[in-house]
Amino acid sequence: MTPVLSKHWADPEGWTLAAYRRQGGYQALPKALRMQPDEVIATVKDSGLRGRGGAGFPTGMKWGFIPQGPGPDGAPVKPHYLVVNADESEPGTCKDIPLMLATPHTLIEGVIIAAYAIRASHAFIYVRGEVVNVLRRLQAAVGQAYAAGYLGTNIQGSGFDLEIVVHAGAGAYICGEETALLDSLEGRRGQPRLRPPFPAVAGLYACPTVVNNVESIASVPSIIANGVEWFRSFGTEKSPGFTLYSLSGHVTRPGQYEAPLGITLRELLTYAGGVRKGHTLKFWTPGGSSTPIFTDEHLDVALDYEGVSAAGSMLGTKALQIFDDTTCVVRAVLRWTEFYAHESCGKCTPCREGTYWLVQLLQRLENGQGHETDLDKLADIADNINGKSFCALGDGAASPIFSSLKYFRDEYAEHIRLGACPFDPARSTFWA
Ligand code: L3W
Ligand code: SF4
Repeated sequence: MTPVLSKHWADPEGWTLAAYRRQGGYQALPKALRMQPDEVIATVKDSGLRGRGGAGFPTGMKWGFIPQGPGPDGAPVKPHYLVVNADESEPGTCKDIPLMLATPHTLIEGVIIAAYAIRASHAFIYVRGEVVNVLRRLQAAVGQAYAAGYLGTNIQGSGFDLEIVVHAGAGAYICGEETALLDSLEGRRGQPRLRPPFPAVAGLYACPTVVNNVESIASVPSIIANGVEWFRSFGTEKSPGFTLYSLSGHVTRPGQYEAPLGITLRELLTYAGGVRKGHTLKFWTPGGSSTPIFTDEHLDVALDYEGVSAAGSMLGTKALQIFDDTTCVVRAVLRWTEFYAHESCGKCTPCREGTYWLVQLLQRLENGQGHETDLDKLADIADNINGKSFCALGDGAASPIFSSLKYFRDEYAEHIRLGACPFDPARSTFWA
């Protein structure tokens, strides 16, 4: 295990400014402020830090996209913004919320450094609206940072000014998609925008904007404080560093496990006490429900961006949902699909209509009323969503369908043959 971000999570006072300072916090900030903004960007680029929100896009490269200096025609530069995506809602993902609860100043220090690097004087933290306790804690911590002179004007005598706004979302999963988040932040209904232009070119209020995940930004102070070599001493060459893996479901000790990128589920399970007693692993998600499922054949896949992709899935948010041999895969996929149908924003037809029809078919199959042709129909509808929808939510909805049919087609067929769910406790346990 590699506790860096989670090192002080057990400290009940760890969220306070005093505790954060005692633990060495706010020491990276003066160091960063003594550097040129471009040097900070170069350091983050060299560290190889990749976005922790799901896509793994290089963080320093994203910062480097923000145009600096006057435009080609000498036009004045538009304001730049930093937006932190704290709208954590991907099923199984539970890392940003505990981080903000336990050590919000790690995020705030990261925000100040990132805003300095891209020369933004306003930063927004867009927090999922349902987590009122997190909102309150973050607001309290931002207040402490203002009072201590870490925010506001002329921070630490550097001449750099920064205001942070903590904004509560209203509970829509789609607002975790960066452009829907920006629309929501501007006061509109949160729906994805066409990309390009990417937010780095035209983001909040049509100005150049960096949108980063909480964990990405919270990783920055440790990189500035300890250096690129230190960060690169964890993980792999292409996926350097440590990260927070969320383990949930049928494990003995569910929770967040911080470890280098490239660790395997087999190793993580040793920390989490293994699959619950008396049962065996059946399937799991490497990065939340939007990433194709894996089975017990994938226990030794390296959990980094390259390893998971090569094995046919995505590292995503590193949300490992573990399902043991008592789980009906059709029921699990139905539950995820109901979520996507509910959260589909309705902007594009393949996702809006397709997720509805997937739910109808899966319900019929799970209830034992499916037909032989339903499995091809399922795959056909998923195929009409995947790659044909306006944003990644559609692809995410198709993932569990394709991957469950790939590994567990027999289990779907068994529902049709039996005319019931084989996992119904009232029936014989076909899979025992
Ligand atoms: C400038 C270019 N910027 C890409 C930026 C882009 C974005 C980042 C990654 O989706 C995935 C999704 C979910 N010029 C650029 C550029 N960028 N090209 O790079 O972009 P992209 O499109 O690869 O991904 P995304 O839209 O950020 C994220 C998956 O993550 N996911 C979902 C997670 C959910 C949460 C949550 O609950 N909060 O994180 C899980 O797997 O399906 O595939 O910033 O602007 N040429
Ligand atoms: Fe909205 Fe779904 Fe289309 Fe995304 S894919 S724009 S969530 S309807």
